[in-house]
Amino acid sequence: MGQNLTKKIIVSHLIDGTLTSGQEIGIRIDQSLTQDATGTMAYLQFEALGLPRVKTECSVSYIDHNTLQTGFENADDHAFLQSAAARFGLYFSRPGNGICHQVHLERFGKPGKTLIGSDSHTPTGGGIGMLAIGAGGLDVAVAMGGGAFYLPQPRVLQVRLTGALPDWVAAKDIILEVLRRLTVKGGVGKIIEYTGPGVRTLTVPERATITNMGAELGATSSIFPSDEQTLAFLQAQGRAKDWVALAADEDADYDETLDIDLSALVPLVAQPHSPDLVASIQELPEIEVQQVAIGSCTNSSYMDLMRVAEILKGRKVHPAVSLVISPGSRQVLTMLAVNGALTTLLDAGARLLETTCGPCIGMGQSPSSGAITVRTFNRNFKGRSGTADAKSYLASPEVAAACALTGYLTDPRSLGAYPQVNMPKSFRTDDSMILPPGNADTPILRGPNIQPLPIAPALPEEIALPVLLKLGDNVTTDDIMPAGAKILPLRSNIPAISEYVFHKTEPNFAAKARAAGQSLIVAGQNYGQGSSREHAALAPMYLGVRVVLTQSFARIHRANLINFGILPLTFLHPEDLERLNEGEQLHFQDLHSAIQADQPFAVTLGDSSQTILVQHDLTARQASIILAGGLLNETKMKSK
Ligand code: MIC
Ligand code: SF4
Repeated sequence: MGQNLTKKIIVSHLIDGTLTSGQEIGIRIDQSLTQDATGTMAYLQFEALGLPRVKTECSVSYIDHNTLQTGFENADDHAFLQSAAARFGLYFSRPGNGICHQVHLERFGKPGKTLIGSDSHTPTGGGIGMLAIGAGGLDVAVAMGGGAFYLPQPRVLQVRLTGALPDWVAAKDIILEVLRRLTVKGGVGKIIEYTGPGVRTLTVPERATITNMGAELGATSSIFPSDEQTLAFLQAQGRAKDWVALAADEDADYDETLDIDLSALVPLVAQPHSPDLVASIQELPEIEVQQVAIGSCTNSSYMDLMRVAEILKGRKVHPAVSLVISPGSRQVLTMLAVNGALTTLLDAGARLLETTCGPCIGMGQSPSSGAITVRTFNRNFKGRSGTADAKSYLASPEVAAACALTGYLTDPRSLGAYPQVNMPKSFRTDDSMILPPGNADTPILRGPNIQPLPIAPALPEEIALPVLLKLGDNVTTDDIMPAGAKILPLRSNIPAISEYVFHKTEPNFAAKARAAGQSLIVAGQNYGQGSSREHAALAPMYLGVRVVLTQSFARIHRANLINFGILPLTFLHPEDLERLNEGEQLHFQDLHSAIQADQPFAVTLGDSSQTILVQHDLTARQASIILAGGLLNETKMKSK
């Protein structure tokens, strides 16, 4: 049996463990990226690890999330990040240069390399044949310092593409179809590899839309081969020398296979409030739309926006619709400006935003009360837009443009001839807003928004914890630690941001947690899906949450809980969730030996003699981190 592409890259980067053991593996990381909303923590942690300079081949710090400067906080963070990048040896992509994943694909990504990023959509790099994985900031800090990145042994799921996309059907529809079939937890523990003759019909920006939104499947990563399309993209970026041909062996082995005939796909949308609530537009009623937002790391490439411009050419946006467009990068925006497409968009009535995440993370442009918003983004969780009762539909740029014109949910096939947009022979490549690494003695600028990192206490041998909150399935990290224009500026200040933990679910959570001192959260399946924000672990830890007990976890969040000393447990019998109620006490005894033993253990309910069985599934490495009270504590103990 031959090797699949995922295994080839893993084998060439394996520095701990083996691919046959079924155990956790550690891989060497070639490149890293951070963005500003997670980056401040990552560099504070890098600093706490005591390392002078990054050891990766290339590390980049991007500013793209917290760009509304309504107070000093975000600007302070930008100054901190710029000085930290210079000092620690990173490239710094200035505010206005674009969304991290888009810019990384354009200017830094290289087929066959490993990339780790403190953002869950880092797998965008899989569109160019990288093994690109999202992680918490602390894992990124360790990898920047030359340490291995640990991941559970992945299963490799092949998605075999045949045929070619019909007119008006887009790459977004491919990933929505995968989401429809697999759901938001269908990719957990898996790397998704795209194969088959349909692959060569897709350009790199189209592939990147698919690998980007693979994050919504809970997948560890998604990857395409590196072929003629990859070469054409890199050549057009003036980076042909970065190209290598890469593909799975002809007779490669996969753990699972999914077949998709591209020719049979139709325009799809993900309905509120989950990316897997997928329906074809045809089967939905004519729903009125108040806002259309085009952009985000999923769909803001030059090709995407050129297609939108072609659709809007000579037409006007419906008077009831606010159309907002945020191009993915300065490269995209300046190319639209030079070729006149920007004028076409503005003439049609589009509102132009900065080349940042913007409305995708609720950083401005929140829709009106109860509005329907159609977005080319990747997440439509309730409240994420900043308006609690708004409803977000996720769709392709084609669908979004059609809705902007008609004012209702529209099948774009009704618009007539499909505009052809070709990949440019050369992109505009002006890297002047990417600052090269500076001197190791650059002073780090720390405004009052940058507060020291809280450190978890070590786990005691015996502990009684009240159930502070009981939740259902698919709780997102947006639920745990909401974002938006008001809360995001507090990302560098854990005491301040912790006031907002579970704010939308239980507004008194922070006060209740403080009153309890130490506590526990229980939930259903896929707890912590979505964003990689380690604040969803760090802030609960600061509030005294010591254990999270669920039916299952999403990968990045579970790793973040461990890194910050919160014990992630699962029920041995998932139905035991029903036996627990808010306010109930759980007694943990002989915790240290239970953690070392790697076997299910009993926890006593209240003051009764009733018990439930729980398990931790921690590797020896993770057990040692938990016992130390988190990775920073453990690293410090080891270096003593
Ligand atoms: C997101 O899309 O939710 C974010 C904002 O990019 C997050 C990172 C963060 O919370 O800062 C992500 O996807 O990891
Ligand atoms: Fe930014 Fe949205 Fe992409 Fe997250 S998903 S990186 S907020 S554009």
